[in-house]
Amino acid sequence: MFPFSALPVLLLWVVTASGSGTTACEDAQKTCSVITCGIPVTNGTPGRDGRDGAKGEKGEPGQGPRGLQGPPGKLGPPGNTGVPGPPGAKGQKGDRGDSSVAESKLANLEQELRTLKSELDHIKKLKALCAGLRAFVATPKNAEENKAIQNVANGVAFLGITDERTEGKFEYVTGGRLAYSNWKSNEPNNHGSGEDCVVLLQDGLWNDITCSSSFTAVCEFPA
Ligand code: MFB
Ligand code: CA
Repeated sequence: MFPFSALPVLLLWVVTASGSGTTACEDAQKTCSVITCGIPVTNGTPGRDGRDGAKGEKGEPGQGPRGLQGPPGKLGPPGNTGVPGPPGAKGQKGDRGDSSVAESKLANLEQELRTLKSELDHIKKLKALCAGLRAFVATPKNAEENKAIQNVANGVAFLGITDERTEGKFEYVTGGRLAYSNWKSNEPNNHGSGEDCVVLLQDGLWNDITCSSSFTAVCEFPA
């Protein structure tokens, strides 16, 4: 009896040795899948498909009729902004604007101009009045001079002081900024449509008034 573990090898040997022995070979094939006996066998079952081969070279264009046009492609990305177009046609003439506001403002400005001109003329007349006497409109530079002018005027009188050039900045009509003032309380207030001249009141206090007002003027002669 052969040892069982040697059977497959032995079997191989046995079959090979008796090569022409068909029965033994057929029996052997039933139990052994790797033996070729040199006798005709039927084809085995087809093997599995192999893996795809490498991509082939591009073929020559086909000979048959050209294929139908395919469907439109996907929408492409937006194009760049185009260059500005030519200027448009001139628009129609606009409606006539509401000129009432502009007309009202113009009227106010014209009135203010007339007032300023009048005040300037008055200052010029005052200056001319004293200039004709080789003097200038009195301007107190201290309390003592203020008192002296008050006694001469004996009532309300113009002083040679104005803020005609820059509103709120009172100067001597002969030039230069004020060195002394004696304003009444709450004055100067540029009351109403504007007050650019200054009067010495009965009590010696000052008030700004419109230059077109009518008051006496005190001329001061150089010392
Ligand atoms: C105002 C004065 C103004 C006029 C007005 C009649 O004072 O600032 O210059 O004299 O009175 C309330
Ligand atoms: Ca005033």
